[in-house]
Amino acid sequence: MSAKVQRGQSEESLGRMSDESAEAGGVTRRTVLRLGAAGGAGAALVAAQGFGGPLLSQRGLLGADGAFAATSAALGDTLFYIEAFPTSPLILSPFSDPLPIPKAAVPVPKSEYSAWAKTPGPGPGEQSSLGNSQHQIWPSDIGYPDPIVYKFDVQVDTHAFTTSQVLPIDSSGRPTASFDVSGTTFAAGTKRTLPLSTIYGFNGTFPGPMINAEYGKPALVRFRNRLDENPQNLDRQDFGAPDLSFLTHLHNGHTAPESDGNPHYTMRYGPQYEGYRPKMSCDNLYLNWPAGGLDAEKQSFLWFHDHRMDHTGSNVYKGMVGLYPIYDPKNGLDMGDERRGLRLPGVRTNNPDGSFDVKYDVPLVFFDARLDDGVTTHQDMHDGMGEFPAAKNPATHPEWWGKSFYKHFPNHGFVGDLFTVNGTAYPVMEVKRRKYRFRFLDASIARCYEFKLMSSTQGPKSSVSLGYTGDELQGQYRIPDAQQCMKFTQIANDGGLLPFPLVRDSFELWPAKRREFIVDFTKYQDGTPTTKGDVIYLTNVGKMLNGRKMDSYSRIGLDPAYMVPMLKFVIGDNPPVPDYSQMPAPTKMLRPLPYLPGNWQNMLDNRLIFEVQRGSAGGEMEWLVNGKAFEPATVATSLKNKAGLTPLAQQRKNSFNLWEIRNGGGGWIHPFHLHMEEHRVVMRNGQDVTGGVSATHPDDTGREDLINLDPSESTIIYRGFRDFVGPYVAHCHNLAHEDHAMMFGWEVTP
Ligand SMILES: [Cu+2]
Repeated sequence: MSAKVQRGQSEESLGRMSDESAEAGGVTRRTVLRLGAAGGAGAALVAAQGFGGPLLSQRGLLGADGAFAATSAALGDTLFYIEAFPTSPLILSPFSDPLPIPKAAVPVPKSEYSAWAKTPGPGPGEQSSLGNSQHQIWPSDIGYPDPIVYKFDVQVDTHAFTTSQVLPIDSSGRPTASFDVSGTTFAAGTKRTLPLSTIYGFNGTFPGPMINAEYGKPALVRFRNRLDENPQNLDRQDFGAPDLSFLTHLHNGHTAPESDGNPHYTMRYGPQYEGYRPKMSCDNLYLNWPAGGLDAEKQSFLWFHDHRMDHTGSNVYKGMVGLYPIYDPKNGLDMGDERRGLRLPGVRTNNPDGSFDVKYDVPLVFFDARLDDGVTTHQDMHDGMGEFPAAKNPATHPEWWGKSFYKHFPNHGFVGDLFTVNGTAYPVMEVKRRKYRFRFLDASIARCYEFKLMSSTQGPKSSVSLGYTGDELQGQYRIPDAQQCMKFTQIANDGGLLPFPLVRDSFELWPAKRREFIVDFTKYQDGTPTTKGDVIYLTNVGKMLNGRKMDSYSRIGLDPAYMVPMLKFVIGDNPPVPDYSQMPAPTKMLRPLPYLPGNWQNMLDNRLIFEVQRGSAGGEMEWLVNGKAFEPATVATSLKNKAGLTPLAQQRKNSFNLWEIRNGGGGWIHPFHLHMEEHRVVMRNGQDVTGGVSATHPDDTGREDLINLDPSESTIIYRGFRDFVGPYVAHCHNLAHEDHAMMFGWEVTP
């Protein structure tokens, strides 16, 4: 191992990691990255062997030394070619399961957590069960009350995507054979009930719990790893971190590094490992304190998800997703009570346990999956690294028929063909004749969506019945005669309330993005009142056949035949009490933007520059930032800026700067995420966008934690680095890209 690798890391922790590798019976993926740091050929060799040497050599892709002899493009295409995906069985009764609407998580009473063997607290060693980490800021340090305490166990459990019967089909849409765990084969045409999928979830559910948070009231979550327990003796299949470790990131809380799920932190402090392993616990402290203590920095909808280095995609796909709407009680502005403040839709009930629920304020989590067809070979380069020896891959797994399917290294990112909302495929929701607030979250690995509200006289038809095959079957249903019937009023994006609402016909949702909307179910866009029993479909019109980028969407031109219904709204009764909410006019100020210095252009020459690009080494280092794979022991270095400097990605606490994030490739999009503070896009492709609405990215006007980078785009963002010190990360939120090294470390220094 090279000296470079060991920088900032103790011999002891490295030694422990190699022991673990030996225990796991294979080379860890982190080791592969290490070899990469020592020399590209070494990494390529390991990657090639893991991937299947004979196959590569048959294809003329292995040199005499066993390293890849191919260009990255040929290699990438080979990987893509080899990675076949199953076709999910067709759901026969869509829009019959109700949309699950989460209830607020229940806090742990003080009487209970005071009796824990290790109580949450501000002292040295009290941040995790490892006893070597401390909360940087305890609520009392900022004049806040003690945190509300939650306990979420990370558990093995089951999940049903549908209760409907399904018809097994092949990629041509023809009925095909199916299987079960006992080895039975069912003839083509046999309708089946789906087996339950095994998940790793917060409290064993998908989506996991929802914390309704409030500014000024900190929350502390004790995450405990119980993934080693398997009381139902469930088959764990071949994805999810093989060592059963996890790491939780509250995306994008203004959170100290020890509670933020940063792999950059985690590898160096606390667990000194990629995540928290079984029987370990950590207390993530979410202060619910806006950056700088400023109202203008308040957010409105966060989510928490796994961030375990190298396996974030598979852990998230396996269920580690939770929700975190955050309300602002100051002057009643946005406190979940539509009679006060901005009068956004919401009827609040305070629960005796200290939590509260808000009716008519509904999170919608979008997640695409694939279900095993029993005949697709499970094979990717990681199978050669001993990650799941019991699966004996490459192999088919008829015993897993109908359960969720995932492979770690889909070269272009993973897209599913079964679309779910709040964990249910094609659900239905009965709505009152009133206004609703919907909080949209894309929790998918790589899929982007574009949503419209549409009506139809003929209703949905299965894509199979319309003659589609192959990738065009994705989404399973279409509405050939759909017409837009309502508009969305956007009130927030990932950074919180927008300065002003935006009225939109449709909007895109990229991975990890949040966008919030008011929908008025009393009337259509032409003013006609709705009537009881009317049906409106939330429809995906953005087609994305693989993880590269969308194939058709409004900005480049829609495929008029691609209208996939995802959620059916049925108009119900008038509400039992009046709707006191108000639809904000386009001129209504929701939340003013934070201060931007008038002379921000003066900072351009000294900006930090990060370019994201597909690498030439392939394998574990497929996706790079500034030509480098993620290295948790170091901070990244900027490309040379106009001032001729290449600064380290270090910022003084309470400073501000411009960072340029650039997509160096023309073939892919990247949803690029920066931890810890919201930013504001000030330039896109060389154009100053501070003055108004950007044509390509309309809500660039607000604060964000994700930059949507179209192919070859460049953005310059302005952001602060306030309140905390220590290591953080920034990374692509196409989780296949993140897990294959498109991430960099940066830090805030005292
Ligand atoms: Cu990416």
